[in-house]
Amino acid sequence: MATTKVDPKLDENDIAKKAQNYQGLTSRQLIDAYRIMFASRRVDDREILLKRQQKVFFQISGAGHEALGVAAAFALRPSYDWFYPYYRDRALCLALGATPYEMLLGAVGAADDPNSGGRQMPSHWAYKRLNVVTQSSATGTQILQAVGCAEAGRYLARHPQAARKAEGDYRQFKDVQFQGDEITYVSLGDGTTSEGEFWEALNTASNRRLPVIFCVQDNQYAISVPVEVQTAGGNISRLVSGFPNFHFEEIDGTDPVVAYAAFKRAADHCRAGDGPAFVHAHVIRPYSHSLSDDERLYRPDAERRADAARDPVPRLQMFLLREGILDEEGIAKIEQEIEEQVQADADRALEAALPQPETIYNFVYSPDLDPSSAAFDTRPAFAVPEPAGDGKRPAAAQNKTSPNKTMADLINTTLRDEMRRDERVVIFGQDVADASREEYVKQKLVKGKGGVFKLTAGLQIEFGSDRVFNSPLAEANIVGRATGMATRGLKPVVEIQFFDYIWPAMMQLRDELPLIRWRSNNAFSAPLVIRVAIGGYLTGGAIYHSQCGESIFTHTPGLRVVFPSNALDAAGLLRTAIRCDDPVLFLEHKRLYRETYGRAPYPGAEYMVPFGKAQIVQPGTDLTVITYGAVVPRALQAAQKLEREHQVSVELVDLRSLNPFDWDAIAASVEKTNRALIAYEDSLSWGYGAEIAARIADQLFLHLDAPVKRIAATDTFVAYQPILENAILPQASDLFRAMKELAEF
Ligand SMILES: Cc1ncc(C[n+]2csc(CCOP(=O)(O)OP(=O)(O)O)c2C)c(N)n1
Ligand SMILES: [Mg+2]
Repeated sequence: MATTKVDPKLDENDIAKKAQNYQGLTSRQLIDAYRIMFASRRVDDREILLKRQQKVFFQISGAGHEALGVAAAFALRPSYDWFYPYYRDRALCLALGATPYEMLLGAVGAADDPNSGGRQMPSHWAYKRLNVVTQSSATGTQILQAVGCAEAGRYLARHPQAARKAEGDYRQFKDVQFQGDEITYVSLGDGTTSEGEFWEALNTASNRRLPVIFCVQDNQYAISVPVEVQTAGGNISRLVSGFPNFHFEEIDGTDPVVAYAAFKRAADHCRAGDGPAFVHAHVIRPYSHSLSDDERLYRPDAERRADAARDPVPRLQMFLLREGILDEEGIAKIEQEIEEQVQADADRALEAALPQPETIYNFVYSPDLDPSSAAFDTRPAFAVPEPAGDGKRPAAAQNKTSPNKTMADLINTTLRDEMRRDERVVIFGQDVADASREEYVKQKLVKGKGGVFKLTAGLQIEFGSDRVFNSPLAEANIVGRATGMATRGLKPVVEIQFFDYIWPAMMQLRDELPLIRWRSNNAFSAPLVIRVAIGGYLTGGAIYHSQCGESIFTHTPGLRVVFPSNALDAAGLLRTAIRCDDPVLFLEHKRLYRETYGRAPYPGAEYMVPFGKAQIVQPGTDLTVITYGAVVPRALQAAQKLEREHQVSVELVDLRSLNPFDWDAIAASVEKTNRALIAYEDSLSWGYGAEIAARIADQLFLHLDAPVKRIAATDTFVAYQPILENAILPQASDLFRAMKELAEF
């Protein structure tokens, strides 16, 4: 906002005298507050008008919340602290430095809308220059990300050299900045406190004493649902009061002076490193929830009138008059200036260039670093000695190949290599640390765990508890925090212990992580790696330790999905995943972790496999089998038997990565063999193979001598008793039969 001219009738002495009375806010700041609050309300009103004229397409207002937003912005530092606001924070954003024009660009969905370039609804704030991070419409998803953002700030303060730029990987494109005493602000409505992620966030912020200000803007309603339905006893402050390390405030959020004082105290607590703060502010919602809602359907007139009497905009106006800070003329002058400005801004925004349809694919993935490019295609260096664990460097280079290693070994070694190479890499998840009570390991009382499958064994011991640590048992907590950290430039490589338990993180995985870049029009990004133990064939794994379901994630634009079938590919793909500039879901088949099939020597610390490049496991001429993961060794066994017994030559294609996938390899093979079978471990219907089969039918129809076939699990979950498990999951014998039938068609 433009700076304010203080009423000439006031001399500086008066202003200074009065400053004390306003909790440290000067008269000048109070006038500024009024300007911003009035502008905020006027932008809402203007958008409402434009919506009625069908010139904009959605409106949600910040009305009634203005005093709180201005107070928070005045107590905090724009472009220094970090902000995860929600849609009612228009006044906060204006007070931080966003302009009405920028907001109106968002309303019309203009190409230059700084929030999203016309991709998001208005009031979904993102201002990179102000450290206002892109947010979604999903209520509450911002809260865990804010916690991760605060953790990143603290990590970078302790590891400042991690912020250094480096060439050749994601760091080249990620500027990192941090302040030692920065604060992360996150806000939400009263209804949103019912989301589980809210509680997960408070828990972690409390436990780790993070400098986060949680601001609950309690307007008593979540659309039509009143607060007593959301919150046991009707008051969120009472429920959260037991969290340790917090500073708590419960305030009248329609009073900017009261709110400013509360945010100041909250900020002092956070900047001192004492822990998080919780500001519970009672505000009003004088307009309905949004323009799609009519609150008269569920709020009686008397209640609405009582609310209106507390409206922060007229209230501050009265206050300024009463205190003699401005007279009527001064108020009128400010209001007229703003009216004219907003009108002019709206006219200009309506003329602004609109986004072009051909831009829709921009920023689904990084425009800077292509993980399927030649830069990620390196040769293994088998003669390089393997790095020793426990902090020890390898012995002198031996000039011979190291012995064969399992997939589990090489994943562990790759993590170790990359942590040595890049201090931004942090690892967390359930049980991934050697021991959270690190003194047990230091005193050599215990050896340490390092993952239920021991994939992260020894990493905490070598790199310390700052870089490798356990999370609470909460999957959204893992992915949400990691997303916040990655937004700030760290490279979290987190673990989901079993694919079967990835679902609590689904909101973060579907609506947040893959969308950070696209929805912010490339203003923000969150490249990170989520390692997930997946799959069955375990003999007793049963329903909840055997699931696949990769197609749910390949159906989510913005997320890379890889699924190696052997140790060497796992090492190469994991290194690519870590150096990549996109979020990657790295699926590790549990049955393959220690299998004899596909072991390999250590390939060196620079070995990478590009995404989207299939491996021809064996060449053939009669039919093509397209598969990945644990079906690869089973298909190989079946193909070898078919060759032996029936002289059928099978070309076996291991996709290795599922998004992107190697269409060229599939097409080249099917054009040669004219027959295609897609084999996968997940249940048959709507699975990953369905898409591949459809594409082959669509694009290679003229090359086909037989129908495109699929073989997969039954459309059930995986049962415990091995007789049932064998019947459910595709076996080598099933693959053999399907290949034979296809060859004979
Ligand atoms: C996860 C999720 N569920 C439902 C919705 C639909 N929705 C949008 S806003 C809202 C009410 C939010 O109420 P509250 O948190 O009190 O914020 P307020 O709008 O009152 O400021 C609902 C249910 C949503 N956006 N996200
Ligand atoms: Mg509410």
